[in-house]
This record gives sequence, structure tokens and C-alpha cells, in this order.
Amino acid sequence: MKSKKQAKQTKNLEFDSGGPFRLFYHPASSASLRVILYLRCRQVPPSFVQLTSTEFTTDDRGIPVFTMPEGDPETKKLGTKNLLAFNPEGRIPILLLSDGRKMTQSGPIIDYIEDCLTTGIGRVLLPNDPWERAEVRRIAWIMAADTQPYQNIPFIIQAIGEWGMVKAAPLTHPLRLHFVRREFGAVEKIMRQCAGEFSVGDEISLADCFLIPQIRNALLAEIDLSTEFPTISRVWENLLSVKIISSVLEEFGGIVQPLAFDANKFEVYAKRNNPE
Ligand SMILES: N[C@@H](CCC(=O)N[C@@H](CS)C(=O)NCC(=O)O)C(=O)O
Repeated sequence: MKSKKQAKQTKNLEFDSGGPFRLFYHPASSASLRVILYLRCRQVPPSFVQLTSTEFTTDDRGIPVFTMPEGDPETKKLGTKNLLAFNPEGRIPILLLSDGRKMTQSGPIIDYIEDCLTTGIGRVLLPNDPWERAEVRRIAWIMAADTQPYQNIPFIIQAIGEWGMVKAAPLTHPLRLHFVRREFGAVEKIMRQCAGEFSVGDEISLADCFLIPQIRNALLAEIDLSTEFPTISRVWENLLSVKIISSVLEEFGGIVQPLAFDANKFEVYAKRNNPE
């Protein structure tokens, strides 16, 4: 519960920000998609958080590299398109405030925007009940911390090329499938208890914003949701029937995660590093 003082500060923050926030994202970035789903489902006015797409290329291993957009004032200030100059982690999403401060990591970005909103705006994405709120956060954390990093294509490519991991197609690599199945298996059991129409109860929550991008990745890995994870699959169908969500997916590459690595470059790199 926020104290009156905190509530006042929160309200002021919206004015103190002195202008709109900017979210640097890319349509092929599943972590960015969490924030975008949050913004749209939460009905945050687009003028409050303006979207700026990074550019995208691949390195000689076929691994995606996100770069600062050409001509952007921030790129000009940096004097380079290298994202590492903008965010030491070199990752997106990045939230830029008008005073130049930057926040990274999808969860803290969402929490910060949420804290800056005055109460009563749009649809609230956390339930009132403390246990249900914890369930929402549990599913979000499983997706962000225990699933996404282990099924991440750049990680798989590098492990095959440089650390002698078994060579297999990156998208359906056994390590990737193992972690998706392990964590989706856990979430399937959790959701049997807490899901209603959506991941937790009958309202869209942050859990759904974190689950959706991972489902897109699981579909890219050719996992059959309906036979392996029937509860997740049922919730997914319900989510797809929500107009806001289907429009976001349409705008950001579809129901299946768009392919974000260069398979030809990867083949050359993998052969060079692991000659048969
Ligand atoms: N835990 C981070 C994950 C961010 C992340 O891995 N972003 C990917 C795109 S989905 C990225 O920028 N990768 C580029 C790189 O690792 O160099 C978050 O939740 O924001």
C-alpha cells in the first residue's frame, strides 16, 4: 500500500518527467514485446511512452545485433550506432527519460512506468489480492529469468561454435527444447491452479505480458502447445481472441516469434569452429 506521501510523489513524477519517455525496442525482441504488451494492455497513452525501433543486423556468426537508429538524436549524441555505448549490457528494451536517465530490463522498466502513472488510468495489470499478485510475478519471473536466457538463440549459437556444445539446428536445439519444456511444464502445473480465462484469474495481467513472447518462441521451436501444455494452450487461445493483443502480435511479426538469426552465416561459422 502506498503512503499518501508516496502517492503524491508518484503523481508529481508524471509532471517531473518533463516530457515523454522513449522506449528503444525491436519487433524481433521478445523482452521488448513484454513492455509493449504492458503499454497497450494497460492503455498507457502512446504520447507518454514513444516507441523507437533500433536497427538490426547480424554478425559473422549469424547472431542478431541491435544497433542505434541512424539519424536519431541519441545516436548523434553518442557518435556511434553501437548499442553498447547507450546501454552497457548492449540489450533492449531501454527506457530513456527526457533528462537523459536510462532504465533497462523489461521488469524494472514496466515497474517504473507503472509507478509514474496516476492511479485509475486504464486497465490495471496486477490483481488486488496479494497472493494472486505473487502468482503473476512468479509466472513473469519464470519466463524472464528461468526460460528466456536458456532458449536464447545467440547463447545456443555461441555454445555450439565456441564451447563445443552438440551441433544441431539452433531453433530446435535439444538444450533449447529442454528448458522450454522444463519451465512450461512447471507453469502448466502452476496455471492449473491459478488460471481462469487468462494466466492468473479472468483478467489480463503482467503474467500474460511475459508469457506471450515465450509462447511465440516455443512455437518457433515447433513445440505443440495443445498436446504438451493444454492449460497454457487454452489461455493462449483466449489471449489471441483479445483485440489489443492480436493487434500487437500482428504489428510485431505474428503469432510465431519472427526468425532473428542468419542461418547461412551460422552454418559457415559452426563448420569453421567444429570441423567434422
Ligand atoms: N533480461 C532482459 C533481457 C533483454 C534481452 O535479452 N534482450 C535481447 C533481445 S530480446 C537483446 O537485446 N539481445 C542483444 C544482446 O544480447 O546482445 C530484459 O528483461 O530486458
